[in-house]
Amino acid sequence: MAADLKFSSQHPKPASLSVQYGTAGFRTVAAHLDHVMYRMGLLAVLRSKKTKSVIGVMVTASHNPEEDNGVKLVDPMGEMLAQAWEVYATNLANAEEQELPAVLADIIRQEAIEMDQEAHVAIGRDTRPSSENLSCSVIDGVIALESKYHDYGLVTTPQLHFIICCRNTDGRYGEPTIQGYYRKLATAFNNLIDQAPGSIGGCICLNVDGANGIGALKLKEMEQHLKPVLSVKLYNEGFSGKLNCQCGADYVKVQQKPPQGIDLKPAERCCSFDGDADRIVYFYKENDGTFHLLDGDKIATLISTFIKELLVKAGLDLKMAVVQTAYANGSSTRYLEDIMKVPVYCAKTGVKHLHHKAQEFDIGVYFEANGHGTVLFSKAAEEQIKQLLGEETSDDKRKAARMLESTIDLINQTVGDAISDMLVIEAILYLKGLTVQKWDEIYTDLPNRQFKVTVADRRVIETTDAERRTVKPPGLQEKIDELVKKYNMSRAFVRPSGTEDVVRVYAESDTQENADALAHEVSLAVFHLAGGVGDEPRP
Ligand code: G16
Repeated sequence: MAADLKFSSQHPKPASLSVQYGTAGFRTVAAHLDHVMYRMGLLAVLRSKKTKSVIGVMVTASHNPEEDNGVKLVDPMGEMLAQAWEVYATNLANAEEQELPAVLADIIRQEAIEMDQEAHVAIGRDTRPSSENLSCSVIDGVIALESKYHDYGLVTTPQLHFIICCRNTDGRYGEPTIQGYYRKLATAFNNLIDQAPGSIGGCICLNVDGANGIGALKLKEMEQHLKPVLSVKLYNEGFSGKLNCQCGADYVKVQQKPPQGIDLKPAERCCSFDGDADRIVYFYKENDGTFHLLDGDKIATLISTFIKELLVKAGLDLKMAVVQTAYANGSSTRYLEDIMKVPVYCAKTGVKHLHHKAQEFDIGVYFEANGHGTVLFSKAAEEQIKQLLGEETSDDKRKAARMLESTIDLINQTVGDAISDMLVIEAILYLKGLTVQKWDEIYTDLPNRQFKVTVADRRVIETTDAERRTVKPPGLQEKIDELVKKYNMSRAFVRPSGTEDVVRVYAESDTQENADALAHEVSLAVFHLAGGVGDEPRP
């Protein structure tokens, strides 16, 4: 390893700054990230040499405020970076300038990386003002290790994941370009829509809140490929508003209210993307103005019901399961287990955890309540569906198998994808002739509330049981248990965020008043037992 790494001194680490690899990579104020980006360029090269594959680097802070930025690394099949490498990422990001060559050499030694192996890195970025410069810093890191890169420029996070998977499967997953992404998804969507019974017609009208981010831009590009049956009206396109400010999937989910900038008419269906278009939630309002949210749990239920019905029609015996997190509404879990008879598993927050669990089944549906999720089809499942299509069989079975085949193509299996999920949902609603209200009526959510509490060091909170209980600081879990007992049908948990410098509090109960009161009391417990800073949480 060269003692002086090219460009390294141009990307100095601010003194005493330390960053931690979080739920989805590094994330903090953009001004603190230049050295991290350069070093993630270096790491991506090492990962590429190790896996002999193209590795992705996405510059984005997704749902965070516009002033933040971050980086997500994408592994060969489009998954998140292997967890074993997160510690290398943290070590590299926090190394002092003079230690950098030694830290790199250490990774090379531990992973037995052949340095003469070629490396390829694919880079993408969101629309934040800081993203272009930061992606140049990633490129400097790649060049410093004399490797090749392709800058895909402005893309959604799931588009970069898709491209990585296509490139590493020699095009078997699709054509590794943005146009290839549009063509694959649009063909599948159009084929699914064509399967609608003759009685169904008309146009689907959908209002989309683009969070003032990349999703709006890319959906507009894609529209021309889609059958005109889908009529999209875009809001918060990013021309004037700030990214994720009073809009976007995270705002709508956490605040449980519509985004600013949408003129919401009763019964009209709307959805919100987040800042890098890897999450989606739906919503509508009633005539009396009552707001209804259809989050990741409702999406998981709709999609798994649809797939299960097709499996029955096709006569295929494939094992399907749903993976959720602690944030899943209790009603959704009960509905899936008791009514649909689908096994449900709980994983820690973070796509990497859910994805991993979902891979254990023939068909693994995973969704976080915040709207991040997808469906994974095993090789065996895909082969059984293909085989059925090649056999002499009844028209009904063939039709169901065709619809399953199109569904597989429409779903971006590499990661949660707002555009792909939106098209899957719209196709299902169209095929079933369902309104958003009818979809919402499948089960009723328990009232719930989420709060954020600022503490001096959120690492003082440690959790267990897929984040449903705390083990530290002492006394906190006992206090939460005591508070939960005060309210009917209640549940609450707290966990340190891995993307923001806050502790997240979740509570659900029989009424909204009780959910709000419980969330407030739990927030106070966190504030007092975990070193809260600033003002006490208010009701
Ligand atoms: C990321 C992760 C999600 C996670 C979310 C919030 O989403 O990909 O899995 O749910 O952060 O994580 P935390 O509660 O730890 O802050 P995104 O869309 O922001 O990349």
